[in-house]
Amino acid sequence: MYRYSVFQHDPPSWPEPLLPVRVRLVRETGVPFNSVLANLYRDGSDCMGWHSDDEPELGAQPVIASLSLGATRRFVFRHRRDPSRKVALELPHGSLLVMRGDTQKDYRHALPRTAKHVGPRINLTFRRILPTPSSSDSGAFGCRMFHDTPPCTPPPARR
Ligand SMILES: O=C(O)CCC(=O)C(=O)O
Ligand SMILES: [Mn+2]
Repeated sequence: MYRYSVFQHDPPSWPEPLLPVRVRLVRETGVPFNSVLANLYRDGSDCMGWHSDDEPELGAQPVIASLSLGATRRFVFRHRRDPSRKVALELPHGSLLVMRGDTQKDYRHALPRTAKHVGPRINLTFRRILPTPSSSDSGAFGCRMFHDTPPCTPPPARR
């Protein structure tokens, strides 16, 4: 069970088209991903603010596999203690960004708004939520649409 946006609900099961994607990512990374979040960016005004994917249930050094579909968007990292350390990447259709090690501990990341005319983009971030005695390991699918969130805010905390 996790809280997402203003709703608390049982996570829906995995959409069928994502199952082979998960199988391939597990094979290629060796990480048994059990959760995915889908973000839809309708155009360049939809964006995501600075954050780290460092929720406790992801563990100390989470591996996050981020698959981009649709419009190319710029993705930026900034070091938490030394903001002059920045990295910017263009994430085209079909690209896979794998964040691992201390990336979430040391860096924040964001997907800035752009004035360019860009089409829709879907981003899928595959994560591994560590099993606890009270949660099953059946996996979760979450979905974020930006029309009901303030612009460029970090993603809402999951519980
Ligand atoms: O859309 C992206 O590339 C980033 C998404 C992201 O950082 C997240 O869902 O935590
Ligand atoms: Mn993130």
